[in-house]
Amino acid sequence: MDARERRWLYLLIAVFVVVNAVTLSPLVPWQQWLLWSKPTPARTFAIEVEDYQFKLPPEGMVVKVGEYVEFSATSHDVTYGFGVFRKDGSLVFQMQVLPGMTNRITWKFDQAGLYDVRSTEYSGPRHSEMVVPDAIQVIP
Ligand SMILES: [Cu+2]
Repeated sequence: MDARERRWLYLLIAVFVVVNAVTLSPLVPWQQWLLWSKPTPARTFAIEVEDYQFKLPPEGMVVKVGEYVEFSATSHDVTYGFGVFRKDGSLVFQMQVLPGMTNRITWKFDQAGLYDVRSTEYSGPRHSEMVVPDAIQVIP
């Protein structure tokens, strides 16, 4: 390995270390609770997915701004995604929903409003039907 290759190797190692240190640090807002503080959620919403349908809690999902809530999702057939979107279509967060597993994520909403749930993992021919408008209501 010549000096030029060695410089590139050191640069790539430095980029790897810096990117990982930043993305895993509490500088990223949600890493504060997903990786570091691990707060106890105020409540857990149980979600089941089967045959391209979300089975959300029948009483609805109402969340207060600033409280930690857990979404616990499982699939009974194939892999889906559980994605939460703002009304402008931008993504808040998402997780994979693997069959036979309890998939959990804790979240803290910082803006009141209505949020849509969509599948974010291609799951088959009816994947695009997997939209639940206004599935989560975040109140002040
Ligand atoms: Cu899907």
